Amino acid sequence: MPENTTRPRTQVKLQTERPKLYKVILVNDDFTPREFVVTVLKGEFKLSEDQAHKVMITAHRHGVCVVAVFTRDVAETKATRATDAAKDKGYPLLFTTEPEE
Ligand code: TYC
Repeated sequence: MPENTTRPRTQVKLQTERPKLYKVILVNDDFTPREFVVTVLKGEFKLSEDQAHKVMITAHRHGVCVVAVFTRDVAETKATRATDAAKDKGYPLLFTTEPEE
């Protein structure tokens, strides 16, 4: 009997895990001017005028709208920056984040 025969081994496939994604959510309020919401969406989230207007109107009519999805860090940073930009102007505009299902 040979002592060092080669036996088949289980192949381990290394997979890079995809990072969990987080939604940035725009919340409606009664005070922030529509045009300011559009400006923030364009500036912080790089939406076009048309996209920004659609997202703003959806939040205005339904209470909330998903703006975009990012990795956790990016989502939280953008939501905070956008909310702070509004706070600086005295508006209660709020962006929140939540994990995607
Ligand atoms: N509801 C605001 C108004 O009528 C506009 C607005 C839209 C504010 C969307 C926040 O997330 C928002 N001036």
